[in-house]
Amino acid sequence: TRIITIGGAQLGPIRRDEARSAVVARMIALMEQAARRGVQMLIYPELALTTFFPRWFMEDQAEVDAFFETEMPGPETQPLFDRARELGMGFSFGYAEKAVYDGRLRRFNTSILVGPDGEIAARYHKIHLPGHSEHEPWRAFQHLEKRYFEPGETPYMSTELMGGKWAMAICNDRRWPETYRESALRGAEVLTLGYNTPLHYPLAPEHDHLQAFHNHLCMQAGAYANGLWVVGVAKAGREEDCDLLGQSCIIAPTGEIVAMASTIGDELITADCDLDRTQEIRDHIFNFEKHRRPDMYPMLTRQ
Ligand code: CDT
Repeated sequence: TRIITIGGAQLGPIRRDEARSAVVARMIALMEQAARRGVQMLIYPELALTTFFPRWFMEDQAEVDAFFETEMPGPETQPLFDRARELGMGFSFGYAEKAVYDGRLRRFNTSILVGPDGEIAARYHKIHLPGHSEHEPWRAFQHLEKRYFEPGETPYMSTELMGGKWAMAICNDRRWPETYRESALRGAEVLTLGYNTPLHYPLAPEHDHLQAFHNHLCMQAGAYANGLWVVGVAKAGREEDCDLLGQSCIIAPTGEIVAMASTIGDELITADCDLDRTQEIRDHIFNFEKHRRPDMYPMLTRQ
């Protein structure tokens, strides 16, 4: 067995005017609680440092950029890295990243994986950006990820850290089966997934009552069909008049939920995850080498 204790640090709502330092203090409080429970790797949500700002249309780029980080760690996030290093804990969280890539300033919805030494081991840019790019005033709130971010251009990856293989995905990525399959084919054993999911979906409000069901449906199916541990962590609760789904969970490679949040506030969930349990699935029902037929799925890779 290769047991690693993993924590999901669900965050409750973050106010639009809440200072980064206040959010980081909340994150550190959860980290200290996690340390007391023996957590070795702690996963925070998507865009963990701020409110979910794509819900507002902003014409002034400076106003948008106030939600972005230009350095990681920066002055406000350094205390989180320092505390994690003192505790010897790995962690992962999402943030809005503004940085130079390919010689130009670019903006991504980013997640990082940090080792217990406080060093960034991997960085992921959200691939499936949902929502729209123009102001749509008819909506109760906007979802302007397509306006404020560029889509990631680097495929899902698997990073070796703390004796395991980790992949990251972000929120809407969890609804796409390809996310799990690509990560698993690259050898990942744990997939981290932070999310901000409004309970109201303006394009199909008749599905609003299914948000919690769809959330677990896609992550449990992805875990099982690929023999992965999945750690889904919400930013939850009523954030600036928008209700966000909670139900953060840790899912075993069998598809079973082994830990789940029961509030919509700051809450820690933990599970002792045996990474060798991935083989229960991958050696048998989903033995890719033995049973998978990629030559029979040509449409999957057609552009
Ligand atoms: N953050 C994020 O990707 N949220 C989407 C909301 C639905 S699409 C507007 C999600 O897939 O949960």
